Amino acid sequence: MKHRSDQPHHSSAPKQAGSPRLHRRALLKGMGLTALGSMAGLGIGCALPRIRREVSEGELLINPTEVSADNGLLNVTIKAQYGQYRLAGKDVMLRCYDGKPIGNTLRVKTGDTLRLTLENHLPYDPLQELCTAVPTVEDNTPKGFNVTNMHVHGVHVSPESPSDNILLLVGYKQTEHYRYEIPSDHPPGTYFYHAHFHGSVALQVASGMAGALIIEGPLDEIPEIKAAKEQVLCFQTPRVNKTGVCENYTVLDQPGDTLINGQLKPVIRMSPGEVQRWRLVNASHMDNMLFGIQDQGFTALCFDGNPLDYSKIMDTAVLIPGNRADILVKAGAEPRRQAIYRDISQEDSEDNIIAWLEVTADTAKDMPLYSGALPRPDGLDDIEPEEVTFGRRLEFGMSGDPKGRKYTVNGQPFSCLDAWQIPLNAVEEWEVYNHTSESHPFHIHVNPFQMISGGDVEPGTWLDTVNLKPFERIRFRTRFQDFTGTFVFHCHNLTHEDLGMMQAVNVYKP
Ligand SMILES: [Cu+2]
Repeated sequence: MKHRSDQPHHSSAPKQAGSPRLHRRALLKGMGLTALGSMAGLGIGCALPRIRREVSEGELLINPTEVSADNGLLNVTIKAQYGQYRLAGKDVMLRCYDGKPIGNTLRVKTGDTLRLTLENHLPYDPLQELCTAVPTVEDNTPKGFNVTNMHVHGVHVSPESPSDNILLLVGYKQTEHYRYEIPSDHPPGTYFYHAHFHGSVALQVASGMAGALIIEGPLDEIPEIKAAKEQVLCFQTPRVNKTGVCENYTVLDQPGDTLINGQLKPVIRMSPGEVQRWRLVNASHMDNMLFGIQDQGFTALCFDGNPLDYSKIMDTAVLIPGNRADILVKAGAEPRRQAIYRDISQEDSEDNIIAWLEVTADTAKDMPLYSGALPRPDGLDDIEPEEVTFGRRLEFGMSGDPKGRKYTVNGQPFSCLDAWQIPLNAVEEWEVYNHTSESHPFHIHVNPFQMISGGDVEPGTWLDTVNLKPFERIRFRTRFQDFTGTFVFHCHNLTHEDLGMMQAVNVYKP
């Protein structure tokens, strides 16, 4: 994410992975067809009018149901199951949490305990007889669509059971009791949780097995921020076949709509002069976004849950899969409707609109928009070169036959057997090179990193997910602090992850 207010929208915005798709969508639009029409089977003209009528565009944005911690504890049970509902005007049957297109929003404070019980109500999957965890001999093919587990994305907690262990397998009728102790100095902001069984991550997350996780802290006590009404916007790109199901990875690669909390082009209503806090989550399995609002800037507070040193006025926010942003939006003085784009560099494309901001004719509020310093959590002090104990160079790449290609880290697809060993309290500088012609969102569990260069990000920004453009080289520094255990870094284009672009690291006590 980068401060781009000094740049015109149309000039140098980075080309996103979705650009060819958008181009195709623009062509479809020129032919009088919508992308939804294309999903339902292009060329079957008779199907289009019916589908278009069913599209429930223009409803008010509905925030996901929220459950909050009480007295320092949030106890929540989440059922992984099939859900049958209408999504963007289509009857679908998809894997999801609690029968809904997006999981409940979980809200805790720094220092709280989150006890999350995951029940697997999906059908029996024979894979669970073969292994009780991610297989040690890994073929890196899509599999295990009905086994699952849980990951709290971006949260600084132990990677070991009962905490954020993503090497677990939760099978048919099995229940896993997770317990996450949120540190009292945890960066307060927007996080999310999602399924993370290697082999079915993309299919399950794309289908809807994800939800927002909010951690409140000192930042939330700033009066102007506290006064702002919150809106949770989870961006998703569910993909279904003609019968409304998603049962293979071919379906996942199709172009299609970006939904927000399961809604197509919802309307966010604001009074003139009102300030709202929007919590943006890119929960898409693969689509990059360059978020922006027509004729309107916003104030960034946090990226990936990490508060900035100072609030920052921006026009656009890079949101690759796995990224979050906390922003303040102040409505204009006059009633009007403004488009919200998934890629504001393609403002001219109507298919690119994912929501509307509607400034009403209500009495003006003229709320103050916060501008100034933000409380910095302890763990986010700048990492200076002299603090670094080890440097690593790594490469995201591909190997094998183009048809049966594997996505790799340092030439090897994922294997549970070769975790890199890192001593606790190591401070490392990593240089990550993308040796492919595709974008790869780099994401690491447990510890955030501070950017030095690359990734379309201002140096110094703390993130847990950053984009690697084709053949780009990025650098960041990170502290392996507080927690020992095995966790992973991987590409957050989740189909790439399932195909091998993941590496385990084991942090040990020296
Ligand atoms: Cu990738």
